[in-house]
Amino acid sequence: MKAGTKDSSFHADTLAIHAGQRPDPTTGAIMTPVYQTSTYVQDGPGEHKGYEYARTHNPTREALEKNIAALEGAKYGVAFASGCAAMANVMHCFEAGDHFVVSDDVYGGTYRIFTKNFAKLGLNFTFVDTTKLDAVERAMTPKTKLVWLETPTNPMLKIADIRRISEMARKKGALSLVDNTFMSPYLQRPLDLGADITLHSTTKYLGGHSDVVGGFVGTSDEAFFQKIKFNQNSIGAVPGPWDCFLTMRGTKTLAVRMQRHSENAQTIAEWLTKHPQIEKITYPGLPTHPQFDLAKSQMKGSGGMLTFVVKGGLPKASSFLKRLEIFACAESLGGVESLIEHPAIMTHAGIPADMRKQLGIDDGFIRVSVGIEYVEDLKKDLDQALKA
Ligand code: P1T
Repeated sequence: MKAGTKDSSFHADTLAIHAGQRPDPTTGAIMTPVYQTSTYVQDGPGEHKGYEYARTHNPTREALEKNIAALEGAKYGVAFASGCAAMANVMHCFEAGDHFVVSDDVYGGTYRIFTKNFAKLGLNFTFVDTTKLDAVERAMTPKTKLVWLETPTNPMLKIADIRRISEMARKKGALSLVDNTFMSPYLQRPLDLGADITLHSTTKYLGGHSDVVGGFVGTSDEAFFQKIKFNQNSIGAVPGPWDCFLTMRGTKTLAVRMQRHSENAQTIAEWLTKHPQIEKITYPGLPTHPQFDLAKSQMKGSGGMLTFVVKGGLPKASSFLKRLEIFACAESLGGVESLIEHPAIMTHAGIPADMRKQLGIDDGFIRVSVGIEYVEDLKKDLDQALKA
């Protein structure tokens, strides 16, 4: 894309490859250089080219920020060292006494940072089932400053109505945020649905290759952007230029990867529905999903995440996970390779046991990040491990 081109007029597939990126002005290199530098030489005091110190500005990071912001339809993008760093920087935009309504089934690390780090600074959190509009409304108080949605949730894949909840928050003078990690902007664009803020662990689908940790916040709200941009520099949890480069390398193939993740997961979900060793399967692309119609109305595809319960509890779940050959038993998700895990023991161990039980994160419960391998091989692998 030539300099001056209006990025936003192009389709997401094109934006993924080009938005925010220009040939290097010095050499014409097509790939954004990795500006591995901590500082920038000034011609004289204050006579610089817009870059003074790398915590504050880095051209590789700026290219990544523009790229993901374009994919999300956000005016502004701010990159962080991890998804958790992105969350912490959002929370530092608020103050003691402020109240937050949060999905009850969030990533274990999200629950941990709110209840262990920010609660002691005087921020108050109410966790509710955000599939229920009346529960969200009841949880809001005059002090509520933000409604934090994860949709689909991690790990139960519950889906919240972004349009209606954002509208409800706005009417009550609160902001709305969607952790869009499970969908990626290719499958869901929260700001188009009315949310004020979109957040990512770019470690997942945006990076896409399980080789980099990062976070992102996108918004078109000028006042919020000014606060979080200030925090990015002031707190300093910025990603290094190599990590920005790797993440951008990932976003270029986002469209084709997300299509294949969704196709593979749909095939596996339908096949597992009939498997004799499986008690319950949850996937937004199955008509049995409780929010199937809502999913269709706000998501462009169902994504690569699915969960199931194996018959036989923990002993069976454990032996099944050990026998798999292609699926790797590991935390994280969103990479090209298929990953599988046991949330109660692994990613969601930080959630109190009674809350886990209430949500359905129990002994036989398994979470799968379906990769982009040949789907028949994936089915074969699951089948042999389930039958063993
Ligand atoms: O790991 P990090 O980049 O800091 O991102 C945290 C995070 C934020 N939001 C969601 C929805 C997430 O799933 C995560 C990280 N999740 C895992 C590591 C996991 O296995 O679920």
